[in-house]
Amino acid sequence: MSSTLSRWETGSNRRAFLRTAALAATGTLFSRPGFPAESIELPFENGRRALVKYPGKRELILLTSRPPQLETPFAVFNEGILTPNDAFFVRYHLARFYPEKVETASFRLEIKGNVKVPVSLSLADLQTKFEPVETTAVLQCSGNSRGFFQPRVAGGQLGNGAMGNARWKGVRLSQVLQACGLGQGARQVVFNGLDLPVVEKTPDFVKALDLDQVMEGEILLAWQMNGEDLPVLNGFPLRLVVPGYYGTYWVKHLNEITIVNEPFEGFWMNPAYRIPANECACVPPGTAPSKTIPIQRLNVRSFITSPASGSKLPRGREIPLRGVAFDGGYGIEEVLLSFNQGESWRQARLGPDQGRYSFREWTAASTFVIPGNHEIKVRAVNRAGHTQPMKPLWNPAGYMRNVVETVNVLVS
Ligand SMILES: Nc1nc2c(c(=O)[nH]1)N[C@H]1C(S)=C(S)[C@@H](COP(=O)(O)O)O[C@H]1N2
Ligand SMILES: [Mo]
Repeated sequence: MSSTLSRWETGSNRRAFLRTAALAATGTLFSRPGFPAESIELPFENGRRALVKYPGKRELILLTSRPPQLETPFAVFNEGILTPNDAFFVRYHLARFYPEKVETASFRLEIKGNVKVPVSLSLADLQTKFEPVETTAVLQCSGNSRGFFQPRVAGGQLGNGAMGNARWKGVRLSQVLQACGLGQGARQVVFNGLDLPVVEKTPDFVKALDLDQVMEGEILLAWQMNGEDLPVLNGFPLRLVVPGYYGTYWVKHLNEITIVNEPFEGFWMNPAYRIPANECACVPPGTAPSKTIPIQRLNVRSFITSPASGSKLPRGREIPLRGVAFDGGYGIEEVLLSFNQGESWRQARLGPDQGRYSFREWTAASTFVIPGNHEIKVRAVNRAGHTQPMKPLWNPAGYMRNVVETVNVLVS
């Protein structure tokens, strides 16, 4: 086994070893067919999913086991504004992935390419030589909610649980790069992590961002999430945090940064993770875009987390309503609710502002007087005036879904 994991150091770091042991144990469990028995139904065709428990995680929705792709059960988003580490979703592209033996003491982040001095930084270097900063930010997969697309599109058929909000702690990538000194003509920053493909011809998961964006200073090299070490499955010991940008850029197990002078065009930048090059990032359903660009910032979304869809509610009693809204960094201006198919809207109350990249909580109350089925719709507006469409926008990869969400309740 260790020969297939040549890039991972073996070592005696106790905590790393314990993580290793736990992961190995689960690996065998999940290769056994017929396990487990518990399941959940996502509200679209072929939406039945197993609930499984991975190391450091509570029961999550299993999309694939090789590589691990786990979705957060939607009810978790009603627990609070931060998504607990053990409930945070997991997404990998490559199945030869487990950082089974990351020894924190020998872990190094290499910075090379067009820099004055190539450097090799330990975790201790990062933690002591630069100023630590914390940011609360939403990590959302480009394909979150893909399972709802009509017509259906290829790719992981996700419900709404491929997102989460956490408090990330790390150092500014811009500071670290400044310390290295950038060479003339540097244009992009390329990121690679420890995970590898199973077969040689699968391209390694490598992503790139423009240097200008990196130097704005919001991107972090992070080792903590919600006050704890990153869970193994969320990128231990170090990951990129790119506030406001889709999850694809948030490279996990980050160990290699390369400064380049030309736009990097590896498989995961082109043709993967591209959207139609137009205002809505959409095309008529079933058609292909003529021009594409790399996916970028999150568009604005909002959800009702309570009541859950399908709830039975008592008539004539005040019902508390609650949910979250977020966008790619403008911040949420208002959240609106409709009880009449979008004919009229009323404002929800916004919870405390945790920063423009965080989930923003909203609350409201409503008394339903008429028995029967009711639809509650939610729509957010950000500070740039962007809002959500009443009809879903479509693109071939099933990215960036942000239609106005509806919860159905039965009043009696
Ligand atoms: N090393 C590595 N980093 C990665 C990926 C990956 O496959 N390998 N997937 C990316 C994608 S598409 C997403 S949505 C996020 C998911 O982060 P999470 O698993 O911590 O939720 O990780 C990103 N970083
Ligand atoms: Mo993703």
